[in-house]
Amino acid sequence: MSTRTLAILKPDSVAAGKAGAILAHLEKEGFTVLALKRLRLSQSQARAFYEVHEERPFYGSLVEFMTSGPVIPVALERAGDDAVPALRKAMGATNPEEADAGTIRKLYATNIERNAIHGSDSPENAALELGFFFSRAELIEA
Ligand code: FUP
Repeated sequence: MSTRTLAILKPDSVAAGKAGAILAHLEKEGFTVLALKRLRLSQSQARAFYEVHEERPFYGSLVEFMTSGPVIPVALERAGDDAVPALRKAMGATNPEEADAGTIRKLYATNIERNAIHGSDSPENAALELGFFFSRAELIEA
């Protein structure tokens, strides 16, 4: 069996030309890129995506950052039952200063906000977030 999760290459890593390096890193970690697209989030899309953080002090700044340039949502698949935790491990801690050596955020993030990549934090959220960016037809294995 295999499982799926959603990553977003954030405006900082896309603008820095690190999208290819991060995708290569994910492939080395055993992920297959099932689908991807490049788009600029609108204010209302970014606000909706981060709705759970609405009451947090960093919400406004986070929405501003996530709409500041193009992002690349990526639907990822991995053999086994642990795509979600495997992506979180490959990403490293939210704050790159606390991220383990060799993780994507340690390698490519600038700070806790400009932290290169998003990854779903549970299988339930992975399903919701995959559906936020990709249609069912786009997620059918070619
Ligand atoms: P993560 O799941 O690791 O992306 O982290 P969270 O869900 O806790 O936070 C979502 C995003 O909010 C982070 F990627 C960056 C931003 N954030 C801040 O800007 N400041 C903070 O103190 C915490 C999170």
